[in-house]
Amino acid sequence: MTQTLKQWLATATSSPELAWVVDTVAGACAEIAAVLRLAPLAGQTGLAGATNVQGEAQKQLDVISNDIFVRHLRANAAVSILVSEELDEALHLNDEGGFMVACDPLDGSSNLDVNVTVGTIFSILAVDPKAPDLLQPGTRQLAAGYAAYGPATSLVLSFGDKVATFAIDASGQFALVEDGVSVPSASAEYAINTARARFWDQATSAYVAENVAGETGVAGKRYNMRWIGSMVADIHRILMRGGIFLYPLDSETASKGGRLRLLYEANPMAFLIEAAGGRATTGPQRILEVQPTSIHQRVPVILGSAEEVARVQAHYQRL
Ligand code: FBP
Repeated sequence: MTQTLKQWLATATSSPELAWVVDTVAGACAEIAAVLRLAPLAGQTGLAGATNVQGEAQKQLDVISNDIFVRHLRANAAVSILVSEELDEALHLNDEGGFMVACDPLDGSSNLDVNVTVGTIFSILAVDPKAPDLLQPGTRQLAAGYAAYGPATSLVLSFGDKVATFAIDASGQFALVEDGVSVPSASAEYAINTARARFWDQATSAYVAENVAGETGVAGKRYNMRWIGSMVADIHRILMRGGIFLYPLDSETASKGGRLRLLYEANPMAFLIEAAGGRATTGPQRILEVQPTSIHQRVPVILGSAEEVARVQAHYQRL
């Protein structure tokens, strides 16, 4: 018999409060999935007319998804703080709650008008509600995951020991698909925005050049390149069948620290990938050990199959 998310949560963590927070996040994702399905007919795929703290134009669905998250989490007394890509400041929700949620409510939203998979990314940490520490390294995450809104709505979840995947069933509830997903250690697929090649550092250029050389170069095998431009969709593919995702530090993003955000993009994805047996690095440093200095901090992100990430790390060590 298929296990529901609630049934799975009852055994996957010894903390009923943490299970409650995860279940609340999943409820928000299920509602976002339902809104996305009808968005083209509801005329909701366009711009909202505002910019977020990152200076990016918000889509209507960015704002709607963020509002859904706020409403669901506010109704959960265990959550005291929400950090969201769409909110300039951390939002205080409940006085006594011992948990903080960091999220990108709708990642990859530039893909919405072309009906390509987008997602929600989330990270859950413990906080003292009276003096919340918002800047904890990723090693302190208690749980993390994402929802991928594609042909099926998938929820991918980890408490750090293993990774489980769920899909929305006919009744709108998440049901277990696979418990114990592992990312293959070797792969011949890489994901990077090659239009940025002129900005890359030496390590990235050398790694990609080896892949392009395929069986005629030191990698000794032919590679394929895949770049969806929606992090959740790229990472979901890598988790399921292996590969590597790179958004490295380059000369254009260097002044900002990178492109992707540490608290609600890099950390949760690194937590999942490591729990599935892969690796996640900035190049020189394990992502999960980066000490955050601000809630919207950006970092370089290189993660996926252990052998591929190790090859990139070796290039960084040679610099
Ligand atoms: P948003 O959170 O602003 O959507 O940006 C994140 C993202 O869309 C990732 O999902 C994706 O991997 C990356 O940006 C694509 O960046 P680029 O457009 O530079 O290829």
